Amino acid sequence: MFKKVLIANRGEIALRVMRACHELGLKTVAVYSEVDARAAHVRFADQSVCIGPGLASKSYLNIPAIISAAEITAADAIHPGYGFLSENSEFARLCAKCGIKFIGPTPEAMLAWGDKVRARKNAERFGLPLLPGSTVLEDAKHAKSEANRIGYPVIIKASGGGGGRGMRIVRNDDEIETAFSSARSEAESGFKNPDVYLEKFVERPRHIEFQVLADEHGGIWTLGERECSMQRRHQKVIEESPSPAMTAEIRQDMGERIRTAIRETGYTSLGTLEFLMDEDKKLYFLEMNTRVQVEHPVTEMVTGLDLVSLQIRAAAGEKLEMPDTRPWSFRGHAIECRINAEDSRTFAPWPGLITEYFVPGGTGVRVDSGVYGGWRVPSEYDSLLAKLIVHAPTRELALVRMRRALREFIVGGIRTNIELHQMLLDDREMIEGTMTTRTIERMLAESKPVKA
Ligand code: MV4
Repeated sequence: MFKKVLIANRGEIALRVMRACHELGLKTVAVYSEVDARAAHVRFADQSVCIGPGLASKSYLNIPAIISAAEITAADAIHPGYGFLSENSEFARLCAKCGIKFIGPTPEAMLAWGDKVRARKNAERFGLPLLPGSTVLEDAKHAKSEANRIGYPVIIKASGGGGGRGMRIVRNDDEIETAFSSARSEAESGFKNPDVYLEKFVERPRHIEFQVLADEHGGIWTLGERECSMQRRHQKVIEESPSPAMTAEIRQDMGERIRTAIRETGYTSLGTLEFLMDEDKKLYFLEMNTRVQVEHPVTEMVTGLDLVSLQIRAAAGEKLEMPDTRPWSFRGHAIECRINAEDSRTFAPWPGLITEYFVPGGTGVRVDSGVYGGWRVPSEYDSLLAKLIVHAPTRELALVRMRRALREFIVGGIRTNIELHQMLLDDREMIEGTMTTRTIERMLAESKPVKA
C-alpha cells in the first residue's frame, strides 16, 4: 500500500479523497492555489504545498508544480479527482516516469477510451450497442455522404471532446457544410485535435451511465447505473440510482457487455460508461469517463461500497476481495442534488463570502461539501459548493427525504440553486421518473419568466 497520497484537486472531491486516504491509514498532501490557502482541503491534509496563482492553468493544471510538490513531500501516489488533470494521459505517463503511481487507469487505457472515435471502435468490437455513425470525417463532402447514409437529424461531435462541448446538430444538407467546418475549427482550438465524426441524433434521450470498477488481477465489477437526465447545458443537476427507466434484464445484459469490453481493453480502476436511452428503452454507448465522477455517491449509497477507497486499493495493486455477485446487490434508492453558488433563475455564478452555513442531517442524509461558514467562494473555479445525497428504501421516500433535507440547508451571503432543486423535486416528470435531458429546459420555460 502507498504511504502518502498527493491529492491534485480542490473543493469537495479533494476532501472526499482525503477521507478515504485517512481511513486507509495513508498520509495526505494537499496542493492549493493562492486563492485557496484557507480552503477546507488544505486545513484537513497532513501537509500542503502552494502550487501557484488562482488561475487553474497556473496551479491545478500546472504539471511541473504538482510533480515537484509530490517529489518534495515524498508522496508515492497522486489522486487526480475529477476535472483538471484527471483524464490527461500525458500527466499519467509523467507520474509513472517519476515513480509516482497515478491513481487511475494506465495511460494506454485512458487513450483507448478518451478518444471518442477509438472508443466507438472498441465499443463495437466488444459488443456494446452504438448509434449509427461515422469514423473521422475527411471533408465536407464526406460529412454530407455519411449524413445521408445515416439519415437526418445527425450530430457532429469532436473526437477529442466530451461532455457535450463542440457538438453540432444538423437537420438537413443545407446545414452540413457550415456545421462541419465550425465543429472542426472549434475542435482544433478547443481540444488540439481537429477530428470530428457524426452520429444519428436522438431527440429526447435519457442519459444513463454505468459504474465499473476493475482491479489489476482481472477482477471486474459493474455496480449498476445512474440516471443523469436532470441536467442543463451539459451540467448535471440531479443524479440518482437506480434509474427509474432501468429493468433487471437490461442491467444484466449491459453489465455483461461492459465487463467484456473492460477486460478486452485492459482497463483498470474506476470508470463510467455513458449511454443514451431512447423512447423504446434501447441503450446506445456514447463515451467513457476514465475517472471518479461527481455523482459517485449515489452508487455508494445503494451498494454500501466506498468507491474511492476501492479505487486507491486497486491502484496499490491489491486484489479486491469482493463478493462477485453479478450484478451487484443493491439496496434502496439514492438521489443527489448538486448545490451550486449560482442564481436559481439565471444560473449566473455567485462567488463571495459565505456568512452562514448549516448542512442538513438525520437518517439517510449525506453531505459532501468543500466549504464552511466564513469561506469566500473564489470566482476562478466551478460553482459546486456541496452535494446533498439522500438514501431511502424506495424512490418515493427518497424524494420526500430530499425535500425535507433541502429545507434544512442554509447558505447565507451568496445565492445558491437550492430553490431550483425545490422546484425540480416538485416537477411532474421528476415525480413520475419520466425525465429526459430536456426536462429542466421545459420546466423553466413553463414557470413564471423573471428578468435576468
Ligand atoms: C447525443 C445526443 C443525442 N444524440 N448524441 C451530450 C454530452 C455528450 N456526452 C453527448 N451528448 C449528447 N449526445 C446523439 N447521437 C444528446 C446529447 C445530449 C446529452 C447527453 C447526455 C446528457 C445530457 C445531454 C444534453 C443534451 C444533449
